[in-house]
Amino acid sequence: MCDTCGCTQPDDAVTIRKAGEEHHHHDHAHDHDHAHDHAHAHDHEGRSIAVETDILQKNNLLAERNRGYFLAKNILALNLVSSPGSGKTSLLERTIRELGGGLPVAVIEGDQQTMNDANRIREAGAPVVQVNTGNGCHLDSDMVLRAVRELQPEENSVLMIENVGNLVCPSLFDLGEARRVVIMSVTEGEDKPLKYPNMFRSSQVCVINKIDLLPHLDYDLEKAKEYALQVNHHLRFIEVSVKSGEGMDAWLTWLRDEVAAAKA
Ligand SMILES: Nc1nc2c(ncn2[C@@H]2O[C@H](COP(=O)(O)OP(=O)(O)OP(=O)(O)O)[C@@H](O)[C@H]2O)c(=O)[nH]1
Ligand SMILES: [Mg+2]
Repeated sequence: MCDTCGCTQPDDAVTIRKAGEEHHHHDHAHDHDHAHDHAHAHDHEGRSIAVETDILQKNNLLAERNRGYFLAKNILALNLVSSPGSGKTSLLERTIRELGGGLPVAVIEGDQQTMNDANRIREAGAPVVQVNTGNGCHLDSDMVLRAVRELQPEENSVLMIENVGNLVCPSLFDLGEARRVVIMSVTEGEDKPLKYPNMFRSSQVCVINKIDLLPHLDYDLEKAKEYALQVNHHLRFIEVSVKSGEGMDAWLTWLRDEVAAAKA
């Protein structure tokens, strides 16, 4: 997996910063560990699977630490995953605006480069930290831990973690979230769940976005859901158009229900 796609890189290539702050800092605390991983990755043939397992195990341990922290502070953490451009940031912007502060929301933005998404979220009115992963194609639980330290989300709030747009690698990395939400836009074709089953299998909710475009496309909504259910028959669907606002009430109801359930 990531050993081949090149995203297991030293942490000093990752930057974490708040929107609106010019400075950014590198956290070198974990350089040694990753240097160690790389040594093994290039040690001799046949080691790569062991290294992957090691990286994923380390990630899972830290994810549990994050989960404990979120539980203790009553923070509902959601991991938003999708291919690039399905509308994750748009959904967050509209969610923040429609909630209007009624439910505190903080955001961690993951992208390889730029502060664009963090700036959009800040404009929408929520505290936000941007993680730039450099060559990395996913967030991991250590990046989330470091971003949370910077963000300091308040107790009894929702933490939205927008992952790097990618339907493959993010599926392998538990961030300590309570729920994983996969966003699929109707412009992507119906068969994405079959082509990228891990992402749909590891998610609990599937938001189908851009339904305002359905009249212009051949997209078969029922077929898309059928394919998604083939890989995960527990998956729940919420159809929305972030642009027109259709379906936003169902999404916000789901979100409020999750907050209530987490409290209970
Ligand atoms: N027609 C239509 N366009 C939408 C909708 N939601 C988002 N878009 C558009 O889709 C494009 C991508 O939206 P983003 O919110 O940036 O997508 P993203 O998933 O955050 O993208 P990355 O962070 O790059 O992965 C933008 O041009 C949005 O305006 C929708 O419901 N309908
Ligand atoms: Mg985005």
